[in-house]
Amino acid sequence: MTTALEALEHYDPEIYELIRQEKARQSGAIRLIPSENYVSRAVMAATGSVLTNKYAEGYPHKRYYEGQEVTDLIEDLARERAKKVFKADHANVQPYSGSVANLGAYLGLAQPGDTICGLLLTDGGHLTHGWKMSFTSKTFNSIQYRLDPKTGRFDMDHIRETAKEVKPKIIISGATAYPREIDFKAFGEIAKEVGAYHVSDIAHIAGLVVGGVHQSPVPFADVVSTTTHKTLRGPRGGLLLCKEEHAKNVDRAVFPGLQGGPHMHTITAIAVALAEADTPEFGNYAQQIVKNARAMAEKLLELGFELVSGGTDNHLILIDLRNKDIPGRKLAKALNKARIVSNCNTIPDDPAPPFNPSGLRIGTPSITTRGMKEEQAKQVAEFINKVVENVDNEDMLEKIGQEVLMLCSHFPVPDHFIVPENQK
Ligand code: DSN
Repeated sequence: MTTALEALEHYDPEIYELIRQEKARQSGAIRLIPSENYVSRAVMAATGSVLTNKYAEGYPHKRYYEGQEVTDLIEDLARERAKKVFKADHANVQPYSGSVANLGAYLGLAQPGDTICGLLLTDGGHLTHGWKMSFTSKTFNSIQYRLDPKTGRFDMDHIRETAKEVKPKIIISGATAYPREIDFKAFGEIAKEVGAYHVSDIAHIAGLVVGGVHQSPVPFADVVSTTTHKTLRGPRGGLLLCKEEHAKNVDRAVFPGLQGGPHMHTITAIAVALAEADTPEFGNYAQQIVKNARAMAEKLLELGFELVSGGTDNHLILIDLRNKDIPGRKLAKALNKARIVSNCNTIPDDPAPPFNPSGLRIGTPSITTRGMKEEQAKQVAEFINKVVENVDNEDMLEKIGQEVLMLCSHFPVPDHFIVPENQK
């Protein structure tokens, strides 16, 4: 019997070859984009399964089409696993992505035109936290709060003052480029003080929350939103968790409010990823992500780099490159030539424009999945420093790339396949 990939090679050699090239790129590079990861073979198999063939509008046991004997069981399992690992009352596993999940959260709690209050994109928030170009600011009245530019951290007094002044219907906690632990309890208290709902977007740190190395927002938020493919290490998708009192409205906001048929192959793979996350091995993985980020941050500081907030508590480091006099985009491109993949990023109160910002965002979820530890994290910091010192020297970048390739060869992308004890 031919495998799925062999069939693809036969029927579409052009796409097969491009997939082969992307696989080689992913294994022959140190991937530091903090929102990326490598999924297990089990998650990959579920994503590429026959569940892609099925329409399932509605929710389990209340569907619009027939033939849901299996899909209902799968979605029930995914929801139960999500509720278990996040200790939540209710889970909705249908959002196609984090953006749709966020909009589902807002529309489940508020009406178009209501005021929402989230972190400014250029200070580390997400587009869908109310950025001026996003549908979230076109649908809602968006007032954005800032980080403290001196500390690079949330300033809870400023957030409280802003909330008291604008009286939002929803306060959003969460970020995409924030290297410190977020005090969700404090956000919950401010929301209560001003009579707002609290929506927490944990897309970046969901795996750290499940692994017990970051405070969970579940007890302090009305709705928690996440993607499933970052530190949580599942397929690309979205997930909403909420208190029972909001379950009906959140479900209605997702379907039929925003979406049609759920992507059942993704939901199947989310169920697999959640079973993997519900293991002691995953807790160790989450701990190691943070240890690796700390080790990398310490080495970078030693090498004279300036880090926003002075370090990290989570999976992510934001380098302020102004003392190195290299624009973020230029460095990200030079690093890519040396097989180190990152992204340029704004820093809080960045004087430079978002398309060519002053920062570089890096993170450790992917290298940790490859089995790298603190020693390799420090080595990666040294590679970054070498690239900075040779940013215009193509021969040196090529040479550093060969050293990176050597390190990668010692840490092959694993076909990790975690089977929970109770399912062996
Ligand atoms: N694009 C994601 C990130 O890289 O953080 C956020 O959606």
